Amino acid sequence: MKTEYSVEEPLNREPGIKDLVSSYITPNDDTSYDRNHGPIPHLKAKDHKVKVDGNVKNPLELSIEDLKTRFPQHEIISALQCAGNRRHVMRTLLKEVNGLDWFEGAVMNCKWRGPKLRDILNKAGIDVKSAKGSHVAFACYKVPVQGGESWYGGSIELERAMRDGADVLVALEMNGKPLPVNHGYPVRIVVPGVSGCRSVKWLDRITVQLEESKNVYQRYDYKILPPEATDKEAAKKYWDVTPALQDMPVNSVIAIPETGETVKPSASGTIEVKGYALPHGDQGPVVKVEVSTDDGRTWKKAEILVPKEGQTKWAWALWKVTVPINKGQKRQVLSRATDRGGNVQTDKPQWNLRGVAYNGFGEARDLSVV
Ligand SMILES: Nc1nc2c(c(=O)[nH]1)N[C@H]1C(S)=C(S)[C@@H](COP(=O)(O)O)O[C@H]1N2
Ligand SMILES: [Mo]
Repeated sequence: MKTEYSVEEPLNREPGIKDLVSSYITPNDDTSYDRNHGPIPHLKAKDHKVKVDGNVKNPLELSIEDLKTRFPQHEIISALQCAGNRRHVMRTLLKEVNGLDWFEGAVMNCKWRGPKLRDILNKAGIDVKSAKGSHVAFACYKVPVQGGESWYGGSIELERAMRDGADVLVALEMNGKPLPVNHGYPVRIVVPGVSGCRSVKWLDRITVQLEESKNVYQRYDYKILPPEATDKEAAKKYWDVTPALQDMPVNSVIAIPETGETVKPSASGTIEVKGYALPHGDQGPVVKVEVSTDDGRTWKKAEILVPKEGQTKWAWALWKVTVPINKGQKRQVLSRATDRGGNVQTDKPQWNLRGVAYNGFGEARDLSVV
């Protein structure tokens, strides 16, 4: 199916979870989720320029051709995940939250290619006394966003942008093809391990600055507010003092079976369980996934499927396991992931008003086992 991308209203959609986990590399079609705060601009690569300015010695204006030919090209496999992924689970299990009702498909695992942000910043020459507290801001001024702001933007720590191996890309390609229009053609940022909101699409400005992006999505959204921020009014005093979300937490999701399904175990009383798992920030790859069919009393280790592309620290892990399950109604299967850094998924994380970064155990609830 082909989605029509000339939309006035922001396009926000996710694939079915079974489709999503059917391939290690998420294809450039409807299997990859869409998250937009405004309409999707249709840009011409030959006219497009990315300005590099702010605290730099030599401001640059780069065409797509420049980005392709004047810098080494780098390719990574990285998951890109919306901070709101699994929000539905948080609102169902913990308490109502504000935000789009994402299920568990607001993530894609793709091959991204383009120059490294670091090489571009080195060419421009960073001009700050200390990287501490400084940020690199990304912006798209092409289309207004909801709520009246005329641009979309976000920023990451300058230190992260320059860190060896952080792999922040100014991506021109997704899975060996030019970026699709909906995913940011002709150029987007990809910040591996970080909430998708910083991976600005239709990028036209990179600014080295002494403070965070002033964009509303950096300052007044995409933060894990403390539980005392119980509603919009109460949240007001917390926005300025709560750090912007960057690293996403270790996570796992069960795709097969899905909540509410009727499942029929094999003659020996087992079912096959499959899903995906994600590491915390740059602490990947995921090294272990365990599954429980007795509400967390005992766990069985799942097999992590080794992709032909090789596992990378930024990628998701697909996994499967055969587990015994008792017959009955309202049965549940749980999953928990551990990454290379030793981060383990917890049972239930703390509630937050915007329902971001939910990483409670993966779960398939309300199963009828017949
Ligand atoms: N210009 C622009 N970039 C953007 C956004 C946007 O609305 N406008 N949404 C962000 C958010 S919140 C996410 S999760 C990712 C989604 O990327 P995708 O639509 O390619 O899946 O893009 C980010 N970059
Ligand atoms: Mo997002």
